[in-house]
Amino acid sequence: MQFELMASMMCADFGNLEKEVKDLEAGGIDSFHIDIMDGRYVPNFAMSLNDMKYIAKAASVPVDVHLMIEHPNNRICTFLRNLRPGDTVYIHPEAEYHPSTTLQFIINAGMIPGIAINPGTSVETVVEMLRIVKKVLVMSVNPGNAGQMYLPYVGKKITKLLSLKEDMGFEIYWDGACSADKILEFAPKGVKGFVLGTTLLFGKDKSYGETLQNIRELRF
Ligand code: S6P
Ligand code: MG
Repeated sequence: MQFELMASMMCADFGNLEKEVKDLEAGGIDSFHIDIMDGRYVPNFAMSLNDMKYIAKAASVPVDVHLMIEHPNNRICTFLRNLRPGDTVYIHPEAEYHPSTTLQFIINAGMIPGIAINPGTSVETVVEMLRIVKKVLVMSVNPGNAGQMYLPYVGKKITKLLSLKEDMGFEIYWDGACSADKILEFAPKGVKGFVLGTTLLFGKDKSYGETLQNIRELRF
């Protein structure tokens, strides 16, 4: 079964960041998920512009930038000019007055436009944007931290999005507390990719290559 695996780089060892990037690539990661936070939209500062620049430069696979910042439109060009065509940029629609304007900037720069949907945000409130974006990142934990518990009510929202994705032309990605049982349940239903953090990939006694291979060999 074909699905994408992304590494949540806020969980990586920042003392060895280049080695982390190389080891994850050698292990077969599909892209690097970069959680940018401003301490206002979410109560944390995980990664920022320079972290993104460093990883984007060190990596040969695409990066996946998850902007958890207020009014991303004010600063979007600063991020876009440091990315490559084919990289993805997700914004949170609640963080912007005119999210479709921000998404258009992302499209015009040649990046893949996405929205991230918080656990408490309904599909109905973002439905118009589903025709603009190519990717929808469903948060199954509240944004701001790694290592949180899965919020089970998010499953119903994924079911709703799965019923809309063909007609509206987007793919669904999973972010938060991603475990093997979630991949087993949701990959066959059509969820296209999974962000891996402390639950499944980082801080384990297996190499990244072993862990990623085990996930790819899950029996569906
Ligand atoms: C949360 C962030 C996520 C986390 C990811 C970590 O604000 O957007 O990308 O980094 O959830 O994974 P885990 O398995 O520790 O929840
Ligand atoms: Mg994220």
